[in-house]
Amino acid sequence: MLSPSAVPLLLSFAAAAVTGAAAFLALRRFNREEAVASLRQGVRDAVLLLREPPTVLVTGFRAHGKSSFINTACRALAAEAGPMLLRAETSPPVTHSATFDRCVIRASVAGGGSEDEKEEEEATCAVVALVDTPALPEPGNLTTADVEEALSGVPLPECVALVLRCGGPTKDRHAAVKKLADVATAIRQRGLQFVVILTHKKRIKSMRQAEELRREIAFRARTDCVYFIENYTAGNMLDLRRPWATKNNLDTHYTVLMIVRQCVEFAKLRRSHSVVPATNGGGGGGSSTRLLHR
Ligand SMILES: Nc1nc2c(ncn2[C@@H]2O[C@H](COP(=O)(O)OP(=O)(O)OP(=O)(O)O)[C@@H](O)[C@H]2O)c(=O)[nH]1
Ligand SMILES: [Mg+2]
Repeated sequence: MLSPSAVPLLLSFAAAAVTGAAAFLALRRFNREEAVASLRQGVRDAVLLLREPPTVLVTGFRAHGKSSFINTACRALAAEAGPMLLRAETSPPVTHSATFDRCVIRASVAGGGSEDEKEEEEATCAVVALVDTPALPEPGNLTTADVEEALSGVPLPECVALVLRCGGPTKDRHAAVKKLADVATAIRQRGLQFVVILTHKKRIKSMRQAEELRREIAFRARTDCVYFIENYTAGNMLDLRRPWATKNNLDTHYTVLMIVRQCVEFAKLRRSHSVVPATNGGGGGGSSTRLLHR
């Protein structure tokens, strides 16, 4: 039986433990915020080294999260908080692509945050051009010509972000993943590098499932640049207590900045190559009418 004199002591221990845990969590959050800010500064420095903004084409199947990814990237790059600003139009899955036309969204990259850096930021504007595109045809109907058409047009991409949804019906996902090798080949044939972005990360139930999917995608697309992300979406804003504010998620921020950092590197690499492949589907010699493997 606990003596009454021991109760205040126990309460003090409990209070100390809670304060310690809170301090630890605050420190951990502070460190992660620092990591995000420093990654953003890294993206900004890399973009400023390129004279023209790097151009990243965002492509993929219908309603897999292309436009949402662009909105997420804009928020993280600009270091925005509070209301979610939508630069690219998104909509719940419908029978046709919600994005009708190719559209270039110029995402500004904010700096680290100190007063000196803010002044410098105003003087030098770092921008990444993100190209939102209408959806590729459904995997069963996709041809090389469709992929080449998506990759052509103005402005010419310097790197491709291939967006694929993790969640959704298993059959649809399998069909999309199976087509990945062909899409990746068509992108490479144009001399472009790419990253694969797996959206709806929260649908993945375990680390094991994530690893299996990552390995399959890496194998089919022959790339290590595979990222899982949970986009910021309009759905996240429907919190009735705070209708217009979206809470930033450090994991989402970190991932999207990593993706953009990688894309900037790919753009830089492409510019450093003196011979740019022809825009008429050259480079790999693939016929634009050849059907992709079904
Ligand atoms: N939970 C969750 N929902 C997402 C995510 N990404 C996109 N969505 C939702 O998926 C739906 C389609 O997203 P969009 O960004 O419009 O997809 P899209 O690929 O641009 O679609 P189209 O332009 O129609 O081809 C919307 O309802 C989004 O809110 C994500 O990572 N997680
Ligand atoms: Mg769209």
